[in-house]
Amino acid sequence: MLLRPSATGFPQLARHAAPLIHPTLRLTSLSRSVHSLRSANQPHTHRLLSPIRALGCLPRTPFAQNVRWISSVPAATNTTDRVQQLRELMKRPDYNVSAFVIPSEDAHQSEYVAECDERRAYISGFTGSAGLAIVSLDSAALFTDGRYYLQASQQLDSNWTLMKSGLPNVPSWQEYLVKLPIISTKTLADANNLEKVLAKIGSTLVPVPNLVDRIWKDRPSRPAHPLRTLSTATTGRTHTAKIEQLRKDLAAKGATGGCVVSGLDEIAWLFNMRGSDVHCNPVFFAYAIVTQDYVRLYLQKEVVTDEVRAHLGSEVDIRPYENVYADLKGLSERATKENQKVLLGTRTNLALAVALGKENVVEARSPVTDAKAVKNETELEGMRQCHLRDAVAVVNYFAWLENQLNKGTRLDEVDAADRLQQFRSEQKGYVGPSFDTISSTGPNGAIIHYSPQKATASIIDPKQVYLCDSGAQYLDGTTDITRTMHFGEPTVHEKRCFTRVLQGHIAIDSIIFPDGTTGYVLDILSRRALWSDGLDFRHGTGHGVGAFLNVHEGPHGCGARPAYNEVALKPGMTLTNEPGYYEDGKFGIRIENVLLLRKVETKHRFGGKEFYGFEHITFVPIQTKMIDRQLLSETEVNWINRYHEECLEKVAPRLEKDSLAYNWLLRQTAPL
Ligand SMILES: [Mn+2]
Repeated sequence: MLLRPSATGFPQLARHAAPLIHPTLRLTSLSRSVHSLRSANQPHTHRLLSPIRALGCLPRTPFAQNVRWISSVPAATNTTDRVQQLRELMKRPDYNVSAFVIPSEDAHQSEYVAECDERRAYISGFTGSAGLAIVSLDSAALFTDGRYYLQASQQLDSNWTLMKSGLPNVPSWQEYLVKLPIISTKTLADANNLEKVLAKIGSTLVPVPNLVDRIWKDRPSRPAHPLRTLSTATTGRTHTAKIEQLRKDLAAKGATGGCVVSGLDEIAWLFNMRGSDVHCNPVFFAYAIVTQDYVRLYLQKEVVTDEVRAHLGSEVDIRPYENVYADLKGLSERATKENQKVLLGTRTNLALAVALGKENVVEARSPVTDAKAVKNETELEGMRQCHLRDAVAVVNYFAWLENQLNKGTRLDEVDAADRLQQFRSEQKGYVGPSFDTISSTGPNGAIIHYSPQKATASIIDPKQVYLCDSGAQYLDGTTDITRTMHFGEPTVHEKRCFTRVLQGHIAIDSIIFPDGTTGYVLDILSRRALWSDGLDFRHGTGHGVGAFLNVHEGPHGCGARPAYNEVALKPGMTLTNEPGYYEDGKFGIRIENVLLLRKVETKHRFGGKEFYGFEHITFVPIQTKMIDRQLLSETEVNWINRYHEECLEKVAPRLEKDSLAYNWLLRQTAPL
């Protein structure tokens, strides 16, 4: 499963917003009226105290429950009434805004959001995972990246202009806003940056509540599903030990006043609990405040059970979810009185910063995110084990699929994805999918984040390339794998493209690098072979993967986003290796394994540095039928043969001898 685009798309978001905060702010041009500015400033600040109102956002999943993603021919939503109602609100004297920004994320900066937080999809009709909408009094623009140009052009109606981020002459959303020239934004860092630009044109930012919520009819309620408590046998570390470490990290960063944790996966990791409030992400709605003398966890009342209380123990003070903003007042007063700073993670929402008082805040990458990214031995072993079981399911799936297609069975992309999920559900510890399966035949494979819907899914054509990107949540880890297969005869061009992608995959898998190296530096390895043929792909090479947590996990990653150059790769981290190539209207190719970072022994150690390498933990054959042997070096051929030996050694003993899957595995792992 891919993360965000690399070289293209939202460069500003990558640089500034990644570390940010949340709510929707508005900018009122001074040229309008100083009076309205002043009157707007004060009365609206308190509205930020509501986290829900304070956002502007949207989704990765569509807002209708029965619509789970993109279709091959997604219908445009008629947004005329919605956009009109929003403009009416914007014009009201108490708001008086000329432009309103609706980003994708929720108050916790989640990548995946609950339906009640899918504001950008609601207002625009565009359901892709990445994008940002701007509605002004006379225009509406939707910014998205290369993965979504096609989908957005199909889903937006005539009220909207599609802004293809990453293409030449397409302004960033900030540039677009500044020219409007009245603005709003979504995060604190955005706000800080925009304020500087706006000052030059005599404008300023003013926070307002989330106006989309006010026009959203039948908005779903916030989910509050039961929590699962995890033992140390699964997590490798008690929540008490994690909190003690966090206190040390905070002290080291000068955050003597403590910190507010708002990332849902950070909270799930810190307290060793999991939920199911967000599609595919085992998280639950919560905030936490950790200081040197107390720990407060803010939970929706429905989820607080005796089991949860017993798990958390007497040191964790459980409080109502809604109360966090009110409690920040006390934290703020103490920080002011005792001259302390409270750490807010760079991905915290802006409303939290405003509630605390910006003067009391030290903004830094969350120490919880950093600690979570480096897995302990228990978590690493869990990741290995769940990937072996996952490989059994995926091998069973491809064996079944090939057999069905050979028999001439008509299967659509959804039938296939459902069968894959069924194979996974037979595996021990299976919880659910880690993202919506991308099961795509032929041209659908070129829609990078395609995921089929039953009504519009294509029949899998054995004469075309089939791409399947899928993953699961297990109690001991999270998986993410992509394989590209052809069930007939691939063309010379398809084979050449596949082989170039494979060479990039091998280059990443094989690299040994010194301590301090970032994923930004390694990214070129996955593109070198493609570049030699004048080819490329519009997404990053890899992302961190949670341990029974979100399939996309930071702070590190591999790609051309500047943020990836800020975090060095460390032993214990996870990283996907997923180069690809996509030809619009024809096919898509991607080969993805999950890697663990490990220390390696080298002959020398230049500069006294440690050297690191990768251990792949995904063991499903890479289709040799798609390989153009002539393009490969002997080293690359050896890599493939060795990889297939590993697949056979590790997976075959888990399959019934002479079964369909066993025989498929034997055939697919035959040496090149
Ligand atoms: Mn992935």
